[in-house]
Amino acid sequence: MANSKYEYVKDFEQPDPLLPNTWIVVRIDGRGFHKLSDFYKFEKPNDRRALDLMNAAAAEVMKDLPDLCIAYGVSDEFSFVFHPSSQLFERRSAKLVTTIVSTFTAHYIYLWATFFPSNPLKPPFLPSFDGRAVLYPSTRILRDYMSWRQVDCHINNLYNTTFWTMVLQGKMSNTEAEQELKGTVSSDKNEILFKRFGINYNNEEEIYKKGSVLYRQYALQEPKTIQTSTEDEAVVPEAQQSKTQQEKFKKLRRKAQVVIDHVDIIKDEFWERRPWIISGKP
Ligand code: DGT
Ligand code: MG
Ligand code: MG
Ligand code: MG
Ligand code: MG
Repeated sequence: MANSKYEYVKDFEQPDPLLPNTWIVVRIDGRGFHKLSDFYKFEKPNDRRALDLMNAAAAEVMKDLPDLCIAYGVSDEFSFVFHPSSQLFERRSAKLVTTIVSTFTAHYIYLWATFFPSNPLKPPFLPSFDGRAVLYPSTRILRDYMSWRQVDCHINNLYNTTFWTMVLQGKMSNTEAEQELKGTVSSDKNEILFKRFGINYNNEEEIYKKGSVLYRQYALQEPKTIQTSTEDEAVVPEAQQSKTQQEKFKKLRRKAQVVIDHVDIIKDEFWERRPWIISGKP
């Protein structure tokens, strides 16, 4: 087709490729979920249906995008991790972020009625999500990022569990509970829960304490203990892998089962037992 005199406008588009051979984390977060969770009467502090819905939507995103190697979710947020070898959309930032956000949102809305059969979605409280891409230049830093999110989950959950127990079971006002919790450390909150309400925080559900981690499990793969290196020379850029190898890996990833787990991802054990997450080699 002949160029039109309008073609020059294409030059205004800015390229936005992300650095090669670097971990890409796309973190999405629910917009205005404080109000949304009130409107649909989410249970406090944790609504199991809401978390299961987040996880179900995230699993669909993982299935749709085989270049994702792991995802971690808590509250109204999810972090999706692309392997450093990924060449998806030539690593263009806006394409990666908008694809994740819209695919996730589409599934979240599609699946809503399954998890909330008696609370139909109603404008203006329609779920939407924002998203951003952050690069992590080493496996160590990627793991520290994941640990940061899981520690955040624990701190918030311990606070919220204590606060809502004081309010709902202890019949305190929100302000009274907030005042009493000001300046307390973890052990104080554990003690309030145990001494006053007979609740052992350790017995709370893992999904609330640890958040949710999604990854691929391969049919023939027994969890095995292999020392994985957190050094980065192990990561071969996809461009340097052979075409057939790339295709083979992609096919295996696509066929793999996506599992939803509620386990510690801070310690080495999780990663050592599932070396394919970091290596990218199923
Ligand atoms: P944002 O992200 O700046 O648009 O604002 P929000 O309101 O989404 O705030 P954010 O993301 O910092 O906090 C998440 C909110 O979602 C928080 O107010 C509690 C609410 N939320 C998330 N999961 C649950 C749940 O399981 N139960 C209840 N009751 N609330 C939840
Ligand atoms: Mg936010
Ligand atoms: Mg939010
Ligand atoms: Mg949030
Ligand atoms: Mg198009």
